[in-house]
Amino acid sequence: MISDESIHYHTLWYNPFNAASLEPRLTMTTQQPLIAELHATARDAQAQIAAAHDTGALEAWRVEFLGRRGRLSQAMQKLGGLSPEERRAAGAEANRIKGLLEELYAAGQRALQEQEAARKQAADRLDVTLPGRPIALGRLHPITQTVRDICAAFTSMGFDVAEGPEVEWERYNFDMLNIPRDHPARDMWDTLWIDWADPTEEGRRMLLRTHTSPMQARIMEKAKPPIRVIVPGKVFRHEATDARHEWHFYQVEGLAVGKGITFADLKGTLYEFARRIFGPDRRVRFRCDYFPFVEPGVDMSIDCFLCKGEGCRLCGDGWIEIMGAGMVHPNVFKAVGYDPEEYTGFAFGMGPERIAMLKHGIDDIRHFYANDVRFLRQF
Ligand code: YSA
Repeated sequence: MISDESIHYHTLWYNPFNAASLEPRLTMTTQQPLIAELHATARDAQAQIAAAHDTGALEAWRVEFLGRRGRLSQAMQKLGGLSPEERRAAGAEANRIKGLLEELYAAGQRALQEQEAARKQAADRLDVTLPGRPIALGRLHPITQTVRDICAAFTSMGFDVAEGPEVEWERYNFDMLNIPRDHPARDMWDTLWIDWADPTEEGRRMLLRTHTSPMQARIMEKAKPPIRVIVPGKVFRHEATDARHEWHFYQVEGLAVGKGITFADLKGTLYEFARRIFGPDRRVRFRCDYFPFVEPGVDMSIDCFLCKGEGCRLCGDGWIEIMGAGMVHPNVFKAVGYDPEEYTGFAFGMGPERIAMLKHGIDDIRHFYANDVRFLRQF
C-alpha cells in the first residue's frame, strides 16, 4: 500500500533518475534489524537505479534487487526466523518495499523508453528551414511535341489517329503497296531485315518498317470508307546519317478514302496543315514525285528557314522536303479489296524531324537523338 506521504512524493518516485529521497516512505514502521535491512535495500535500490541509463544496467538492477536471488528475496527468507509479531510487521514492510521497487523498476523502463524516443526524435529532426533540393522536371522530347502538334492539326480537321507495328511483314511494307519483290522501287527504302523469318515464303519476310505506309493497307483491310486517319510512328532505314537524314526517324502517315475525293482535296488539306503548323507566311511547294503506291505522286516542301529560300548548306535549293503524297494507286485499292472505280483517296507521309527543324531553326537532325540535355532543355 502506498501511504498518503508516498503519494505526495509520487511524481518524484516515478522518476528513477531524479534524486528524490525515499526517506518519507521508509520511516513509517518501528525499527527492527530486518526492517532496517529492507530499508537499506530500498535506499541502495534508489541510489543505484539513478545510474541505470541503459536497458542492460536496468536489467542488472532488477536482478540485484528484485531477482529470485536478489537482495529483497534474501531479506524475505529471513522472515522465518522471526517471532510471529515481528514477522507480521517485517513481512508487511517487505511487501510494501517490494511494491515500491517494482514501481521503481517500471518507472525506470518508462524513463528509458522516453529517452530512446527523444533520441530518435532528435536524430530524425526535420529542419524545415533548409532549402529544398530542386527536382529536375522532365519535359516532352521536341519530336514528341511535334508529333502531337501534327496530330492536333489533323484531328481538328476530322482525322482519326491510329498506330501500328514497327516490326512489319514484307507484305504490308511493300507488296500490298504496289511494290512487288525485285521491283527497283524497293531500293528507295534501304531496308533493315529481321533474320529469323522464312525468306522462301513470299511476303512473309519480316523487317523494321521503312515507312508508316504499311498502315494504309492494314487500315483499309479492316475498315470500309469513308476513312480519314493519320498514323504517327517510328521507321527505320539502313541509311548513312547527315544533317537531314537519320537512320531511325518518325513519320506521320495520312490517308483519306471516300467517294469523289480529288487531288484538290489533297492540296487543300496539306496547305491547311502547313498553315496551322508553320503559320501563314511560310511558302509551300508541291513537285511531281514518284511513289509506287500513288498516281499521281508529289512531294511537298517548305522554304528553308536558314536561307529563306535562297539555297544553302542545309537545304541545297532553298526548300526542305517534308513529305511525299499522292492519290492512292488503284492497285493498292485492289490489294485491300476496294473497287477503284467506286473509291478514290489521297495519302501522304511526312517526317516530323524535318518539320521540327523548320519550326525551330535547327540545322542538324542528329541533335534530336544525341541525348544532350542542353539541347533538349530548350524545347
Ligand atoms: C508518299 C506517298 C503516300 O501516298 C504516302 C506516303 C508517302 C511517303 C513515303 N511512304 C515515304 O516514306 N517517302 S519518303 O521516303 O520520301 O519519306 C517521307 C518523309 O520522311 C520525307 O519527306 C522526309 O520528311 C522524311 N524522311 C525520309 N527519310 C528520312 C526522313 N527524315 C529523316 N531522316 C531520313 N533518313
